Formats: sequence, structure tokens, C-alpha cells
Amino acid sequence: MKTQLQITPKERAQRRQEFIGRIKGGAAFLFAAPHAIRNHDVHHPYRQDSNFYYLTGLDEPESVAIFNPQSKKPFTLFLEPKDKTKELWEGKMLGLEGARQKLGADEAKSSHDPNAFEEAAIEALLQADRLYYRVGVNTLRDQLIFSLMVKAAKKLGRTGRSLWPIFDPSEVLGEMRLVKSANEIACLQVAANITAQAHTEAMRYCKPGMYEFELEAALFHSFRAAGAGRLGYGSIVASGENACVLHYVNNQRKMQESDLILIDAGAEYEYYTADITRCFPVGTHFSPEQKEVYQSVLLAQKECVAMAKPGRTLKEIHQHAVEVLTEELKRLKVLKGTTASLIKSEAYRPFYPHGTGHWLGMDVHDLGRYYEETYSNSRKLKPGMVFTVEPGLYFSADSKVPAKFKGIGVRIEDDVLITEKGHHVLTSAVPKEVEEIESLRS
Ligand SMILES: [Mn+2]
Repeated sequence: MKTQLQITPKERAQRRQEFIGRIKGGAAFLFAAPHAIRNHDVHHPYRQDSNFYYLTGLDEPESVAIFNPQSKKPFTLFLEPKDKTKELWEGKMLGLEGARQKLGADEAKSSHDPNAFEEAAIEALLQADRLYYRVGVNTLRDQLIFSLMVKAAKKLGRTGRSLWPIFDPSEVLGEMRLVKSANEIACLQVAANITAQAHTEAMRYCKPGMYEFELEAALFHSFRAAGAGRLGYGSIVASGENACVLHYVNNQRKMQESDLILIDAGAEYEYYTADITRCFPVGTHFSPEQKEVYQSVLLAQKECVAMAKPGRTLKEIHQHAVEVLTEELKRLKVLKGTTASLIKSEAYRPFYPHGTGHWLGMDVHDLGRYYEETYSNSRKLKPGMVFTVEPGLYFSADSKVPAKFKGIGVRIEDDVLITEKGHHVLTSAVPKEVEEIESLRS
């Protein structure tokens, strides 16, 4: 599993070429993620902004990229110049020369020189009719960019033109990131394999009396030991009724033999993340009630995965999940009435309050529009798109369900790639059939 697979500089150069082609006539300013302070002089572990990393491959904070398609040198990077003292404390820096040599920047300038950025930004604006810049992330940055626009406009004199309209670069990059390349799929498959292995190990390792955080630690160990850079998102290790809290990350409870445990965790590999959820008994077997609920969700999950193919939409897949789960809720005597009327009145919502899937890639909830042209027009799936299929049922202690189901929460989640002919499940290595899980548990 310890492979050197990664996105090549050549592929990043192709991405930049495509990006520059798509924004032609405009200019783009992309900022690195800031280094977030944890406390006093200690920082949180750094993770680059996905859009910034997608185009530049630079994982240093305080960097900025300017894309000016109208220039012979369209890609300028601003980053920290090499600093011997800083390198002694924090490790090797890329430096300006490294940015040109290794990342293919046409120009590399010091991010410590505000004039250098101002000059290049104004030059790019003067050659552009619109700006691609994400507003609302950082107020100081917004003020800087707005003031540069005003400065640039003054340089034009009285032309009668207005300030530059601003577009969110996530629009363009979301479209690019939505359809994955062969290398990206390979990275996602590695993340999926590492994650699948860790979930399977957790199914073996779990014992009654353990705390949720012990499983959380075991997952993290498996991820890192297999070469994952970090978590794709905070691990959810939710036993018993905690499984009914959708984003439970407290992970402090002592697990009882009679519990089901829900684990939603994913490893990030080369900036690509998996997203897997599995449920299994803390004891050796599902109780009859747990098994009933589990089988209901599994039925919906398998049917939804089977639907995935080019031309389908996530909306259709979600609607199918709602249909199956509503039927199952009737079978479990949680709901009464005709399926059509129960769906229309959204009677299922207290027990299934979330969607059935989301795009997956560099971000766990990846960029990319879910619609075509209008919001109500759901997007057709295409080969290279990757998304999750994750139906669930949640019967919290205070929910209106037969007493035997109270405290049971189940979600089953796989990562699905659309292929020319249909789909490929990236995460199929983790068991999800009742018999497979029970044999791992005993
Ligand atoms: Mn998910």
C-alpha cells in the first residue's frame, strides 16, 4: 500500500492550461489557506486549500497565485523566500527558484514584498475584463483586492467602464475537479483501499468495554501506517444511540456488548479522500431488531449503488433511497399509509434527514455543481465522476418508533466511480453483508 503514486507536474501543468483557457479574457487571484493558530505560537497542522493545491502543487501557507491568460507568462506565484533560520525550525522551504523549477511557475516572487503583488495584480487587472477571486473567505484580503481594483481603474482614466465583475474561481475549478483523471482515480483508489483496510481491522479489533476513542485511534493508526497523509474529515465513531447524531465526533463513550457501532471515517492520500461508513455489532452478532434495521438500509444502499451509471442523476438515486426506506419503514411498523402519500408528506424525514450522496475528491464534500442550468435540473452523471451512496435510518431514544428500535442508528456508505459502462465501487473491500460482518466479529 505504500506507493509513490501522485499527481505529476505534467498533469498540474495541463490543469493550469485548461484553467487559463477557461478564464481567458479574465484574471484569477488564488490564495493559499492561512496557517491557523491553535494557541499562542502553535499552529494547527497545515493543509493547503484544495483549489490552490490542485493548480499549483504548493503546500506552503501565505502563498498567492495570479493567473493572467493575456500575458506571455500567465502563471505567477508569490511565496516565502528561503530563510535559513526558518528552515532550521520548520524544515525545507521550496523557495522562489524551486517554484520555477519544480512547480513550473512562469514567475516566482516574494510574498513578503507587497509591492510585487500589487504591481502584478494591477497589471493582470488592466489586461482583463473580469476577475476570478473568492470573496468572503477573509475580510482583510477582500479589502486589499477591492482597493487594488479601484487603483487599477484609476490608471485607466476616464474610459467609462465599470469595475471588474468578480466571479468565484470555484465555479470553473469545480467543473474541472468534478470529472476525475486516471491519476486522480488512482489516488482515490489508494485512499479507498487504505480506508477499507482500516474499517475491516476495526471490525476485528473492537471489543465490548472499549471506548469509542480506542477505535478512533486504531483507525488513525491504520491510516497513517498505510501511508495516508491525514484524515479526510473528523472520524465519527458512534456507538449505541450516538449513531443517531449525524456528525458525532465526541467519541468518548464506553461501548456495550449490545450496541451497534457506526464508523464514518476516511483517509486522505495525496490530497484525495475516501469516505466510508460501516455499522457492526460490538458483540458477536446483530440483535434481531438491529439486523432488521440494518438489512433495510443495506437493501436501499445496494439498490442505489446498482443504479449508478452515466446519464443517471444523484436526485434519482436519492429518490430511490427514499422509496425503499419508506417501504422499509412501513415493514418495520414505524410508518403507516400509502408509500406515495408518505413520500409526499416526507414522513420518512425524522428517520432519514440527509441526502443519499455527495461528490467526493480532494474535499470530502467535493466542489462541482449538482445541477444543470437551473437548480431543479439535476446533473447527469458522467464517466470520471465520483460520489458517495450513503442511505441511513436513525431511531433516536425520543423518536416515535416501536420501543425495540429506539437507540438504533444505521448508515452504510460506499464511494462510487462512474465508468463508461456503469460504475465501479472504490470501497467494495469492506464487508457489508450481515454474515460477513458477523464472521469477522466472532
Ligand atoms: Mn459521506
